[in-house]
Amino acid sequence: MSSQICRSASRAARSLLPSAKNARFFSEGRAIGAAAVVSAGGKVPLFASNFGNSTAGNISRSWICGLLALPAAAFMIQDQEVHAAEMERTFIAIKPDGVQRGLISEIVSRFERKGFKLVGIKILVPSKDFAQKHYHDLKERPFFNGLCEFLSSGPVVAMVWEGEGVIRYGRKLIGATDPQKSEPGTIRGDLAVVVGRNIIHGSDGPETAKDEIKLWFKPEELVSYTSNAEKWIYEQN
Ligand code: DAT
Ligand code: MG
Repeated sequence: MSSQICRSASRAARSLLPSAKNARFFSEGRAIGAAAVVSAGGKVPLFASNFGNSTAGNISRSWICGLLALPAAAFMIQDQEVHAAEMERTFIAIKPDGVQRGLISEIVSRFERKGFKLVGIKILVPSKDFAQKHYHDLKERPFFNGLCEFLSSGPVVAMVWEGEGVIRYGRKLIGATDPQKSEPGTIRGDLAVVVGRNIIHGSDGPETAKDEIKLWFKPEELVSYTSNAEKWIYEQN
């Protein structure tokens, strides 16, 4: 047991030394950091419960290893926070036409395959009042009432996606507002025909993203996690 702990502690300690290669994202380090947190939360208390069975040598080795692991864990948690702060979030909704046409998985998969991370998702029928709040900046437009009627006419899949540049690039994946003008290869370009049934909504900037996420989701409905794929998506050479 103690040699196992030593091994995981020295792995954590090794991860304290970032190479130039992973200096930016520490993707591997973050995964190890998470392991170190588990080790701090799970294995370290085991040191105490195993004291009775251990030899004096094992105990001191365990403690040395534990002491090595803790700063590593603290360092990695700090790095995780820095990294999390760099990551943008955007609000994406599949409107009732997209849901009714069976396009949920198609749309989710385009964001997922790009490398963005889903951190919140739910299906709901918004009230008209809620739709008016969501589209408040368009209240002077002639189509405002019809738009809000439509958004509240059926199920909407509300999502929050996270990733570097996800607000701007999410709009690229979606395509121009009018599907007649959306490029082929975009969601609206490939899957929609008219502006009133353009199947998807995406925040158009950092401020709207923040406001829309707050309108549609409670903080506890969003999940922060490290995806296993991140080191393959973000690491630089
Ligand atoms: P986007 O959804 O690309 O952010 P927007 O915010 O300008 O576009 O408009 C919100 C929605 O309103 C849009 O997705 C579809 C509808 N809409 C926009 N322009 C319209 C128009 N000229 N006629 C009818 N509906 C329109
Ligand atoms: Mg808009």
